[in-house]
Amino acid sequence: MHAFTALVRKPGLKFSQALSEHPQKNNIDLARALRQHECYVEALQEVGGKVEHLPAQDHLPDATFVEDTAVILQDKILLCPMKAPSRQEEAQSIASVLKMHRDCVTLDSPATLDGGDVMNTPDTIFVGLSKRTNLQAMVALSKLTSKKVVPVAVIKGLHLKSAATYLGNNLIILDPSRVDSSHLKQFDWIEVNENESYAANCLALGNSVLIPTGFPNVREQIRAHGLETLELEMSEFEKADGAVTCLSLIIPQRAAAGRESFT
Ligand code: CIR
Repeated sequence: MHAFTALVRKPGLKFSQALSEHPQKNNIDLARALRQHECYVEALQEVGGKVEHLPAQDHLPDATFVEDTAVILQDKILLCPMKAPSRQEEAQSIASVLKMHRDCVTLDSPATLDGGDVMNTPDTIFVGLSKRTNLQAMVALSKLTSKKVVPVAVIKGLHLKSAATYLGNNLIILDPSRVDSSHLKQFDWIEVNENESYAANCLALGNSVLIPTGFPNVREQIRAHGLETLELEMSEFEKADGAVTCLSLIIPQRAAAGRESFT
């Protein structure tokens, strides 16, 4: 029995045209991205996941970043009304697959939401107010869940989870210079500095944490909390402003009643 299903989509032919503010955005190497994606899939399998491959969408440059298309709630899935015009087709293209896992709902305009702005924890869902996600979305999301929903201002970078991710057991990893951390004080923190900011996006799956390579100090801090780490080359996704969580949608198995994804 797999602990979770991970939906993934390999980068399509137009991946090098992904939206990005990264200085290296014009040097995206698709062949390398595809190899890095394969390693990502292997890591998901290694930590007990069942991987479901969505068909590549060659005309949608950002479609590999499936996390942004939906939010997995306990009893339903929210299809995200994404703000970026070039990404709006992505949620529709994944909807038929998601409907096989849970009932799906969406939000009405003017709400805009990217899944990368939603950090789910056992009692509270934190919603980044960012370039992509607005207060209307946060309010609408709060009506779909019994959990507390709390806004967090994103000061720098694309999404909330570009700067903060939940690792389980009341632990978060974050770069406090990039988000308003005043609502995150109840957690234990692994704090990364500005040079290590990219490593604040990690994907915790049970006792294992997928992290980008190149951050030995962060890796050791995560291990000091009793967690195992798997390091992944992420260079081509980083150039497209994407990170580890962005490449999958994690759906816990239904059999594990009450279990949730905390990505
Ligand atoms: C974008 O700008 O939408 C993509 N190039 C990157 C999305 C990264 N997704 C994420 O952080 N969840």
